[in-house]
Amino acid sequence: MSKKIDIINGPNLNLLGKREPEIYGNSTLEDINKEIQKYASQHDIEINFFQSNIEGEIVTRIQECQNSDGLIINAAAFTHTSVAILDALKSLNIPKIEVHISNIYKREEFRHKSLISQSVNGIICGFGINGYKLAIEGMKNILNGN
Ligand code: CA2
Repeated sequence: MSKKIDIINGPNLNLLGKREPEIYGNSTLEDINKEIQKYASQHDIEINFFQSNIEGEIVTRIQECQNSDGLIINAAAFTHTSVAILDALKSLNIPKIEVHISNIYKREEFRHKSLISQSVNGIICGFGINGYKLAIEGMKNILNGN
């Protein structure tokens, strides 16, 4: 049976491909989602995409993932600030992977601390937009018990 994975992207990631290409690349979020969709269908995985600039909407979406098989989340700037997102992730009882497009440890010091990392199975960071595909690969392994 196919697996259901949710992907949540946080604030400003709707601007991907439109600004700061030197950090985040040239692909738009739509391009990235299409590529992920293609990769996922080759692996019999169904993906639900969600992006929001609003913290409370992300909390609500996380709460709605209870019946999903796994969650991949790039909480963007909320990674470094949001206890609300941490609490929502902690109470979600499915495998979770945190993704960052950039290597947050090579950037400003305030990005070195992720409040949400303690609630996830693993973290992928610094691999550009390929990080999302790596996360799906990692999630497949978790779901298959590898
Ligand atoms: O590297 C990542 O994926 C981040 O989660 C991206 C966040 C940043 O606050 C985190 O520290 C690391 C920022 C996303 C903003 O995305 C933009 C994309 C294009 C233009 C402007 C912002």
